[in-house]
Amino acid sequence: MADEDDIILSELDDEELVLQMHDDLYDGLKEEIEEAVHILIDRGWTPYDILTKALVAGMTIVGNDFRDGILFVPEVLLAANAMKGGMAILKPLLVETGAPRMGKMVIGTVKGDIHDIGKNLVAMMMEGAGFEVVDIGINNPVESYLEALDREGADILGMSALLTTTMPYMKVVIDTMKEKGIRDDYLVIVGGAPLNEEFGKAIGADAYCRDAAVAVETAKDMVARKHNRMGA
Ligand code: B1M
Repeated sequence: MADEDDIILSELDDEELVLQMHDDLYDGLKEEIEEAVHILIDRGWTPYDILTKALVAGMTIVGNDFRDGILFVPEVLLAANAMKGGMAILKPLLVETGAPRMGKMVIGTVKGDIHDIGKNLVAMMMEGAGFEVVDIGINNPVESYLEALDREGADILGMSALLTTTMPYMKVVIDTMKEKGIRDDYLVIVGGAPLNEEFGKAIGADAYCRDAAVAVETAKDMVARKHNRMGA
């Protein structure tokens, strides 16, 4: 009987390999994920396609089973670790576009929230598009955001939240910026699975971004409009 150990990843065709990656991500098999990412790169896949079709799609399956009580935190942590292994290989490829510097963004996950995969993805894609990114990590109180914005002379603030209980904290950050009279010094973009357009508007963000690709497009657009306004 063939078992998992007998599968030779390089012998699978692209479709089989991507399905196998979904399984391996589910099982938290970091080394297998890393090997498969290398194989797809060698086969000419774009880093973006590997990210979205293999890694993010696999993580969605993990997310659904986590929601339904089939997987638990330890398994999901292993899956996240495997995903990060794959992302680490893709990062330099996404970043090496040599695009001109577009602006500087401080990005972090809000207080009470330790989810960082989506945030890391946004950071990587923004770097790939020519933005300078300062990632301040997870569980950020308002003070950390404000201190980093000031220290770094950033143009953009990016906040991520994955929990319905932590997303309201984004409003705390924006309200504090208003109180200090610095809100309009920055473009504020927000994202994360439980958010939506309406929420982004309600808390006073400049934009809600559905995914990392939208974040890049939105940031590019907003920076270009800001430059035009300043040039006018
Ligand atoms: Co968490 N978790 N988790 N978890 N976890 C969710 C978010 C959940 C939806 C699972 C579920 O029930 N289906 C659920 C939240 C329910 C809710 O609030 N409505 C949940 C829960 C309940 C919890 C705990 C409370 C579980 C517990 O302890 N009982 C706990 C909370 C811990 C805390 O933060 N205080 C917890 C813990 C964990 C782990 C530690 C095990 C692990 C995180 C590991 C890590 O990140 N290093 C984890 C994971 C992995 C998930 C799921 C399965 C996957 C999240 C993920 O990485 N997705 C998640 C289920 C799900 O989302 N389907 C879940 C892949 C990633 C690429 O997508 O982060 O959505 P995402 O990012 C997207 C977009 O949202 C967007 O772009 C990315 C794609 O391009 N985006 C932005 C994100 N940030 C952006 C910022 C932007 C723009 C776009 O601009 C700045």
